[in-house]
Parts: sequence; structure tokens; C-alpha cells
Amino acid sequence: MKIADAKVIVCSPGRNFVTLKLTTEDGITGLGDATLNGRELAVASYLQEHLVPLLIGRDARRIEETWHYLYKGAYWRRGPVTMTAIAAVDTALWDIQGKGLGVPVYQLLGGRARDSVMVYGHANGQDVAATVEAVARTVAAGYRAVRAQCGVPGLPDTYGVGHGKPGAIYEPAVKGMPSESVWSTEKYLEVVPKLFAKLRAELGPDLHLLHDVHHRLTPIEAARLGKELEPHHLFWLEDPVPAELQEGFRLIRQHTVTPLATGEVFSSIYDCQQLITEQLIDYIRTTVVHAGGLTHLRRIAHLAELHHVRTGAHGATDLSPVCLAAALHFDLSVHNFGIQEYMPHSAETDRVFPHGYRFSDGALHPGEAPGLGVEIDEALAATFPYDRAYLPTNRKLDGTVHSW
Ligand code: CS2
Ligand code: MG
Repeated sequence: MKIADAKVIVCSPGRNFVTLKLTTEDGITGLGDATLNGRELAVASYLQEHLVPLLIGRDARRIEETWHYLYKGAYWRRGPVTMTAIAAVDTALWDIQGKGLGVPVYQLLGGRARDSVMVYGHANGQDVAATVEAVARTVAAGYRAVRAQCGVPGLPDTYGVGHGKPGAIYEPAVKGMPSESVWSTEKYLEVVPKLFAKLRAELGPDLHLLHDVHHRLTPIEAARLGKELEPHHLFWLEDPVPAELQEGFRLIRQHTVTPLATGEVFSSIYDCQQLITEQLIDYIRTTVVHAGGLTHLRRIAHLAELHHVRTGAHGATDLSPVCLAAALHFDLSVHNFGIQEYMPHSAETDRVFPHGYRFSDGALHPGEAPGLGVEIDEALAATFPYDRAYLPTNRKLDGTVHSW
């Protein structure tokens, strides 16, 4: 079953997505997400210029061999651009394999390890009271797990909350350039424990509560936050510190039993090897599109399983429905699944990527269609051309550049 065609599709139905579409000589198509938010065209060009010529004529069924051919064959290993491009090829090959055999991809990955995939939704508000209301609304919509982010008094905007204008969370002052946020660790650390005390008191003990620090603290600051949140029993505290220094998590661990999650920006098992083997985290957030596809993500999950670490794949809206579908097949089949992030895509995005996954009762199911269960409407995609956009940048109150 040879690959006859490989097409890189860039579209922007509300935000930019890069999709790889492979077609075999007998007409089976497979899709892979290749979206790297804010750096999309680097991956599109890596695929178009460097991988497409290698794919034509290859046997689409040799998924493991192709992964190593692209990884080792590049000589230059790892990195988000390379690993996102490899992920796209790998995901598309799993899709083709499933369609060729007439089964959903999760059946190829060992079958169902559970009935459905518990997801967490997002809720945010300008202040504590508004955030508590937003979480209650999310629970009323059926979620059993909710990530809560709250505005910080004294700061004009905050990660996950923005300025309060719906649909314009990160709208830049100059179109096509990055927006700028302002940060104060002191002000942030004042409000977050108050938010979770209120959420627990109002919403009871059963709801899973999560929070994303978005890489902004130092280990000792994160340890203080983790300790102060202990009475409120978080499901996890996410990205408390930037994780390039994996051993930095040791210090947080020494001080708190609040569960820790990290890994959405990691591109390979080597970014989290120490975090996993030393049991410095509880959840690994690597996902299909940025960590080398289903083939590599399963390797990470298997290492994590040996060390009591569960999965909690990234699922923000900058990961396309192709990635979400693939993530659901992974989540359904891997033994040490923890939770899946879920932010519904915009109506335009859902129209461009018709899919079979469905939300009900706080969980998603990938559906029973052969392959991944997601397609792309290329004619519709072509009506949404690429539109350059950056992620925001962040500065402390004195102007020092900080992690966003
Ligand atoms: C976030 C993301 O969903 C999350 O946990 O950290 O929203 C992240 O900021 C974006 O995916 C970046 O592209
Ligand atoms: Mg995050």
C-alpha cells in the first residue's frame, strides 16, 4: 500500500491550522495535525520541502519504520518543528492503517481500556465571584472536571482570562503582531488560594478542580502555592515552573502533596525522562501533535506507567480536531490515562474538520468510524486563508520579559 500523494493544507477557520493529508495508491486517505501555534509555516515548510519527497512511494503500513526513518534520518533530532512534522506523518499513517483494516484506531492500539475519556473543561472570570459562577456553569454543562483561571486584582489581564472581552482574549494592539501581557507573581499568589477556597466551599468535594500556572513561578514560589492549595484538593497544578530544568521539580515535590502536571510544550520522551523516572510529576501532558505522534506518545505513556505517572494530554483549541481525535484513541486505549483537556473548537473549525467524536456526561468518545474518525473539507478550508498570528508575550511590572 504505497503513498501516492502528500498534501500540506494550511487554513485559518478562526485560527491557523496545518494539516497533512496522505493518499495511498488505492485511494485511502489519512490526516495528521501539524499545527505549531504561532510558528505554523515552519512546520508546513518542513513537511513540504523535506518530508513529502521522502513519503511518496513508501509503504504506508510501515508506521514504526517510517517514524525511525524520519527521526534518525534527519540527523538533527527532537525540537518542536521536527517532532510536529513527524507527528503529522505518524498520525496520518495510523489513520490509513485503521481505514485499510476497517477499524477505529483505538482497536489497533490494544482496544478499549475504559468506556470513555474523562475530559476537563475551562472556566474563567475577572474575579473570584465571576470565576466561581463560570465553574458552576461548566458543571451544569455536564463536566466533572474544570480548570479555573481568575483575573488578578491590579493586573489588566491574566493568562486564560484576558480583558473580559468575549472572543478577544489575546487580541493584539497591532494586528499580526504579538499582544503584551503584564505579570506580578506577588499579586497572583494572593488571589489563587482564595479562589480555590471559595470553589471548594461553594461546589463541594466531588468536583475535580485544576489550575494552570502557565510556567510563571520559580520552584520555591510554586512550592508555596502548592502548599496553600493543599486543603482544597486540586486534581492538578499545571506547569508551575518552566520545565527545561527537570530537576527543579524536586524542590516543589519536597514541599507539597498537590499533584503536579506538565509537558504540553515537550516534544520528546527526553524532555520528561527525569520528571517521570524520579516521580517528580503526577501527570504528563505531552500530546499527539507536538510529541512525535501516536507512536512516540505511547512510548512516553508506557515509561510513565512504570513510574505511577498518568497522562493528561493537552487539548487547547490550537490543536486541531485531527489531533483531538487521535488523542481520544490514545486516551481510550492507554492503561495509565488520567484525563484529557477539552476546549470545543469554533463552529467554523468543526465545519472544516467534520468528526465523529462526541461529548456526553463529562466525557468524550472517539466514535467507531474506521481510522481516526475525522476528515477535512478542503474546499471549505480554502476559503479560510492563513492569517499570521502570534502567542502573547509577557513582562513583569518593571518591563522585564517573563514567561507567558
Ligand atoms: C494552555 C494552552 O490549554 C492549556 O493548558 O496552556 O492554552 C496554551 O497556552 C496554548 O495551547 C498555547 O498555544
Ligand atoms: Mg497549559
